[in-house]
Amino acid sequence: MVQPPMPDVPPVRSWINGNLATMDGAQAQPYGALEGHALRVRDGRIAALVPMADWRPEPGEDVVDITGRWITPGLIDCHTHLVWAGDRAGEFERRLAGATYAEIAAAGGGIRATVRATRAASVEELAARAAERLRPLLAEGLTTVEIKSGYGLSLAAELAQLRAARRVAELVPVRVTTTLLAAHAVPPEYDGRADAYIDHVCDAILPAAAAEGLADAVDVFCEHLAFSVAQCERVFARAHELGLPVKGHMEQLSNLGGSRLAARYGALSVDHIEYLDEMGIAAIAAAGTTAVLLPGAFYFLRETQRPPVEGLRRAGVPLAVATDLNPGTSPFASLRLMANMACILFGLTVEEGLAGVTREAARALGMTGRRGVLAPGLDADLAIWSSVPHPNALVYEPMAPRLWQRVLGGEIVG
Ligand code: DI6
Ligand code: FE
Repeated sequence: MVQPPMPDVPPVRSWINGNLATMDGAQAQPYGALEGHALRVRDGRIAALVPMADWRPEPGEDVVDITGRWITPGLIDCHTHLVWAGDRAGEFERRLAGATYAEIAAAGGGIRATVRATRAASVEELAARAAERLRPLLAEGLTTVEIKSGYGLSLAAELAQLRAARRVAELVPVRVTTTLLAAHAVPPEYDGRADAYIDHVCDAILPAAAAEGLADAVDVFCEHLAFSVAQCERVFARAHELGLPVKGHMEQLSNLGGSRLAARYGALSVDHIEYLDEMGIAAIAAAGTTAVLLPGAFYFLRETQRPPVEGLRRAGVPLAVATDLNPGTSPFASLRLMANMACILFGLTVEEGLAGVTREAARALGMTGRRGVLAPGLDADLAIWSSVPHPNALVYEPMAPRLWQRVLGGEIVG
């Protein structure tokens, strides 16, 4: 097969006559807006944001005139379960006919159904399907995606899922960060022996994933139908020993106090948190942990308990928004739709919604200072929009204002 030539990335390039929604809190305007600016990129990083009146081309510089278009940071999805095989549309029909998520899980459906299909698929197959699923997100300006395992639940299958996640970045132009979620559900081999499975996670799966550099972080599902706070703590302690940051699916369906545990381990994020209480808020605020809101799962499960957004704001907890893209509880491949839903369902402002899928999503991945805002020194990951009068339109009308150009490390990739 003839390979296409490698794209030619000039060392210096400016996008001129732009409006920049920097999303940088250091800027005075809402959305960190800088209108009438050029954005200069050098060697894959943002080099400068220059008012057009002061901008002069450098010798040999490549120039793209974007004639008043808006640039935002590339979108970041900080919570997905993108790698899976199989299909759960029938389960959706059963739920609509009255079965609950927990009943379906207890009958061997739910996560376990996806585990059976995922174990049977090859790494290449899993990666190809995941890359395909990512397309709508790329088309709306995504540049970084977090991908979790958790549908393998054995040493071999968890590592295969992580390898597939890494492989996605070779199939499509996107940055991937991986999370080991071996403590997602008790696999059938360990039925009724959750503690023995946690032993296996701590003794075998975690060290193997760490040794191969396959996991950038470690996640758990802390819930009655998954793992207890004590079991999650064992996973976090092992992750700490191995030098891996932790995060958790916490207080999604009930309040077990998983967020306080996460705070004690300096977690990057606690995710879902519909049932988070005041003590949990105080703990994560003190720990500098980001709250990740997942309105897709809330909507799809017809939850009624809303995350305590007002209390989180008061405590100064950063709010990220993500898709939770998965076959069971959030089959939605649109981060902009999630930002819109976070506004409508959870009461975020539009600016908080957009910050949630850029700056705060970067924070949730421990990437503050590297990605998520437009500022000198950060990765030149950009989304440039066609005919958007104002960045609020990206959240207001999630399907309509189109991406004009996607830029990854200074390279035009879409
Ligand atoms: N919480 C969720 O909403 C997903 N995982 C989790 O820990 C559900 C995953 C699935 O049903 O396949
Ligand atoms: Fe999730």
